[in-house]
Amino acid sequence: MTAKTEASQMTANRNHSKALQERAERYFPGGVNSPVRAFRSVGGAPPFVARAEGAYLWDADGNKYIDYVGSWGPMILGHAFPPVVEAIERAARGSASFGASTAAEADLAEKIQACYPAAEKMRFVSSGTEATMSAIRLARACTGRKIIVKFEGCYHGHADGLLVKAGSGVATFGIPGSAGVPEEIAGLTLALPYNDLAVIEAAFAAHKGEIAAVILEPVVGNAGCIAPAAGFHAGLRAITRREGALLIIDEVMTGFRVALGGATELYGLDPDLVTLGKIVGGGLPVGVFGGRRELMDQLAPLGPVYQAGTLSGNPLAMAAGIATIGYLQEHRAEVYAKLESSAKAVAEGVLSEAAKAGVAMTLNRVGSMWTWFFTPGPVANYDDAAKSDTAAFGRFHRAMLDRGVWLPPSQFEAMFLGAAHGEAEIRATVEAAREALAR
Ligand code: KE4
Repeated sequence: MTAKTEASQMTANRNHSKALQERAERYFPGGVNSPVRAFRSVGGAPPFVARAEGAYLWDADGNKYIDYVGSWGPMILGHAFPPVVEAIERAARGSASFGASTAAEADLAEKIQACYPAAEKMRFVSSGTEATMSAIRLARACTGRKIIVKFEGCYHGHADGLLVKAGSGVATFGIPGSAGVPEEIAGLTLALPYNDLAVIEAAFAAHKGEIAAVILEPVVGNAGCIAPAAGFHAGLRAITRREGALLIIDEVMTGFRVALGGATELYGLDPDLVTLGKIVGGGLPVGVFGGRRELMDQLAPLGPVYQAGTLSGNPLAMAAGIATIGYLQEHRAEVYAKLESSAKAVAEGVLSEAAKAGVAMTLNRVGSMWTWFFTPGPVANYDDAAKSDTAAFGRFHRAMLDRGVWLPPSQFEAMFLGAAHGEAEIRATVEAAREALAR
């Protein structure tokens, strides 16, 4: 069968997923436990995943896909990576959770600190949202100030004060902020354009002595991928230090992704606090916030800042994180070289197909995270990204899915690949794009 007839055959074969979606809608709003999974911004019914291995997903109807979501980042070594699976199985035999301290927490902390020296002390939580929410509370306590600065298009999880012109799901739905967030809370957050130091200077001048912290994605992933402009990080660090505000680098997505030490290593950043998630848990729920000792020691039980979590430092999640970060540390050169060459080949291969097809496409890529924006570009901030033709992206997404390539279901997300993606997957992806982009 040609790819097209095979594709149409695939579309017909998603009936079981459709039935599962109908059942799921009886229990969950939109049938999902996280909005972007509903495929609302790309259209079509979301396939239900039955299992995954290496670079591949299989849906409930047995259709096979090359995966470029990777659980939104965590699966950097590929799905069901044997050392990670075995570590989880071994830990599970000793029970899943105790609500007490275990050696595994410090075992993982040692690995994290080797990659992130800025995390002189840290605390585990169960999601990126918890990590950023806790880091902000700590920053407000340590500075005695209330205002937080974030950047439009950056998403830091769904804590009330951060759903102010956030990116990711909110941007995808075009909702500025979120219902249910009181204006008293949103009013304590300034959402500024990314890559614009002049606006940041103006914000600090307007709120002299009132800004507790600036939080940012060091490489934006939640407006689609947007790289920091030259001098942006250095300028932001200088302003925050001069103004006595803390700099919180949110590496939930970029951590261990763009380098073993994340964007902090890649750009030589100097955060006061750093947040991590996704890869650090190897696919299990782990968030981390860490930073300078004198800041972190303000947390209970040592200090006055309360923060807690039943499953913080969960033994199974620690085991998955230790196996994942341990493998990345041991095979650093080989893994990151492969991630770079594979991501470059597939990202530029599809861009080249778009050019041949006369489709306006802008590629933004940092290491093995990237976005194909359906716009002539450039894309240097959220406003630029918002000019993208989201309908064209939706058509591309559906056409690629029907050809066995699973892209993130939103123009305003980053794509990821893992160490299991190889030449065969890259060739198949570029070929699928050639067909999907043909007029
Ligand atoms: P979680 O609470 O979803 O674990 O992490 C929130 C978060 C914090 N910071 C950054 C930079 C993030 O990218 C995220 C979560 N990312 C989205 C994907 N863009 C999660 C996917 C989803 O919402 O379903």
